[in-house]
Amino acid sequence: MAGEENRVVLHGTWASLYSKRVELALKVKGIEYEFVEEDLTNKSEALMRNNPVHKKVPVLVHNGKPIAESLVIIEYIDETWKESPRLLPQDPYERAKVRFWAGFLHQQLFEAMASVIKADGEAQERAVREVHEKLRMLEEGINGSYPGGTPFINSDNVGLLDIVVCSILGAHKVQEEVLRVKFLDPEKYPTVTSWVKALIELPLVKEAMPPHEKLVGVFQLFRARALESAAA
Ligand SMILES: N[C@@H](CCC(=O)N[C@@H](CS)C(=O)NCC(=O)O)C(=O)O
Repeated sequence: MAGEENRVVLHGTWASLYSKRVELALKVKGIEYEFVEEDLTNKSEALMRNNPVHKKVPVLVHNGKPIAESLVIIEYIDETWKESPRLLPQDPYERAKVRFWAGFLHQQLFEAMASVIKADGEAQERAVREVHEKLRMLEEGINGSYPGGTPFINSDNVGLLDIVVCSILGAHKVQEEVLRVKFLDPEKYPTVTSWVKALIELPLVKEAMPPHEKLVGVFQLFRARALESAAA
């Protein structure tokens, strides 16, 4: 599917878990693409031109047409390359459930986890409690929505919801190490924990995820900067 008539370029950064979502989607679909590593401290002219509203990665450029926002990009990929494994279910109700839980993970769980990175002391303890509240909702919600098992365990291929789970919880060991907290507890969240474990063991995911130590370094830097600006 490569070639000038079907050129796919992904602007991202190796450490961006949002970019990882799109990389994973392209890999699951078997689409060839060119990766442009962006320097977010000195954004390229192409990134600013292709995502003038948010000026963020990831941006996918398909035959010169830019698409921004990771979840929008993944749906575009799925609708454009219809012949390869589908990332969203074809049944409208199943698709609505996937979109609902992907939105919950993207907006609520991720936001709560980001607050832990930016806080210290009591504020951090409050933020950790908020993460656990969201994890509890996810565990109960997924058990209710997928009584026979999680979406990935139930089907042959990785889909949109699995990709979002990977991007948010796939690097939980990195976050737990840097923040010295425990997010994924198999006793409290057995379904979510086994889902994440199954996903991170997949060769495709192992290959795509950045090395643990490298991500620890980036998270430490990110946390130090966030704490500095909160104190200023
Ligand atoms: N909602 C966006 C978030 C993308 C995002 O936050 N990207 C970060 C990197 S992880 C970025 O480009 N930050 C640059 C900036 O904020 O200037 C998505 O889902 O794609």
